[in-house]
Amino acid sequence: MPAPDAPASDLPLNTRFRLGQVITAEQQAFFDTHGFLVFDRVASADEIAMIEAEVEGIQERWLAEGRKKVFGIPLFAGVDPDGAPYISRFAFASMFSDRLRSFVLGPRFEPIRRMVGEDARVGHDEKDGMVINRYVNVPGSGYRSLGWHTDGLRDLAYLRMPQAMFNVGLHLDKVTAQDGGLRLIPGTHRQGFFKMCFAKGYFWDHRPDPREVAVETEPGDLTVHDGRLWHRVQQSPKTGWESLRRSIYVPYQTGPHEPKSEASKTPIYHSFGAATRSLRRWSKTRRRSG
Ligand SMILES: O=C(O)CCC(=O)C(=O)O
Ligand SMILES: [Fe+2]
Repeated sequence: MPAPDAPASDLPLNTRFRLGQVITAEQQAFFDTHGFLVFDRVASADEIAMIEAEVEGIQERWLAEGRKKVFGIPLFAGVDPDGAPYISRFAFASMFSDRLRSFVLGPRFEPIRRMVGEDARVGHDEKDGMVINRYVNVPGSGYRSLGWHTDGLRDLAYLRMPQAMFNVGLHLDKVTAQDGGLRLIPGTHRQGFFKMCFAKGYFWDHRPDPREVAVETEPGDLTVHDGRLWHRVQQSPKTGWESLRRSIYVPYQTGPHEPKSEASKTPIYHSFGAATRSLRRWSKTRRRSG
């Protein structure tokens, strides 16, 4: 939490920061004011290639197993632009790849971990674990866009104010505002409980907001956003492989270790997300045919 007398940042909202050995006072002030940070190309082209290969390997195994869920979390699956089976949302990926696991535990991410808390850890087997999103705009896609939400829904579902939680995302593709991608509303991490519950229709509402900022990324960029910030993913206007956007999110946790396993049940917020997605598809089909 920012100190009450913390200086507000007056840097432009599209500032791209450099990740060094510590989070600077300037970076911390920007994060406290706006609820997010973008770090310029934290992963190299070789590392991105390694990540791609690991993701392909996990997909191959999961498709062969006919897997529908990981530790209770449903996979989003559909087809790729060539019509082949394609997993669009992986959960707990670092539990299935030693290389992904050691990559995120590397020293360059230490300042991010310490920003969350001195005792923070990567939640490899907590929440949804390491999530890999691959949005693609083709008929039969498993994932094209994501409606407005905060990442604190799990806590809201238990009627408690969400614990401070940061979502740390690695972005694998070049995405400009015109390509769609991540949109967020700066400063909404400071809203109260009521606004966090009701300011927008969770996952249902995809409408642009006049206050929103488009996060543009280069391959290898790292973003950090406060879990209480309103954000969404805008669908790409392109189609086929040109529309591909990949983001990898790592939860950093504090507090008691709450591990999940193959025996874990599907959490209520995932059933809620699945229900709003089906309802949206259904209402779109009705509008088209009506
Ligand atoms: O793909 C992204 O950048 C955002 C994804 C997201 O907000 C989420 O999975 O909660
Ligand atoms: Fe999110």
